[in-house]
Amino acid sequence: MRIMETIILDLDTGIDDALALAAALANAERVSIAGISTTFGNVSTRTSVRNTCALLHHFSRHDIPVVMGKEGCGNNIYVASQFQYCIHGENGIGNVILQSFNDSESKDDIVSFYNKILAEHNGNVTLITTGPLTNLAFYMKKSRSHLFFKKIISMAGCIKTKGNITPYAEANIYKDAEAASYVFSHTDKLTLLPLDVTQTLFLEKDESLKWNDEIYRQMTDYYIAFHGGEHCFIHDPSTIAYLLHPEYFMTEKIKISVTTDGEEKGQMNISHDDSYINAARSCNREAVVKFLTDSWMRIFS
Ligand SMILES: [Ca+2]
Repeated sequence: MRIMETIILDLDTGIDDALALAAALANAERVSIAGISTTFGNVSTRTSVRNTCALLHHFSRHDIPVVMGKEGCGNNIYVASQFQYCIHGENGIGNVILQSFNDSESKDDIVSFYNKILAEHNGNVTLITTGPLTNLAFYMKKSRSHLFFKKIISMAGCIKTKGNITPYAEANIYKDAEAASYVFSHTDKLTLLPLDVTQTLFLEKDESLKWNDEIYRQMTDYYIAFHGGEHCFIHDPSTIAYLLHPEYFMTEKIKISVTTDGEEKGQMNISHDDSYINAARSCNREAVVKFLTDSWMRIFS
């Protein structure tokens, strides 16, 4: 019998986060989403709450609680840049208008939200992050619970590949380099899916054109247009592929320190001594893309 994976998603809900959510929901017989926390990056944390609740409404999944996470680094409230608007649209979901709905919003703070879910499942919970690691670092510093996530899977970083926000840094690391630095040196539960892997994974426009879900087709069209019109990267959804099919990925244990300021802010410096982060270095591209496109075809048909 296959094991049911209980997960919390930590999303900065732009278009590829929305595609990751759909991939998780499409595999409901193997994945149970216990909750979603929201962060900033593609959009502000507040917009991420709105988009996440609206998408859950779209799927009639008001049973999944959504919590508002940290709104920026320290006391600074993050505001999405013009560049982010170009990638994900002004509302983060390709300017597609979705009915807003906030019945799913939890009034908990992030620490109580995670602790409650961890206690309900006796720690048997995987955290999946597709934005900056701010909420996780905050939780690790503040929680007094003896329970912790069984696994953490994060789309973040670049190892040999050039960054996507500066030549040195991938956006999720850059936007809270201190959080990434803290997480990388305080847990051995984390598997990282860096740009080196996610930039080898493409969703072709021909594939998304087959979907019957108008909302997702329009959203994905917007994202594909930004990427040049033929296909888009599958960054965030790769986390769901790793959750259910880790055998499709080749990983290596490494130690990562993060440059936290200056021109090279967000750069990951890799060594192999005391290595405890599991980083994907390559994957079976065909198998990963097939798993995800089959998942989307199921949920969008
Ligand atoms: Ca994201």
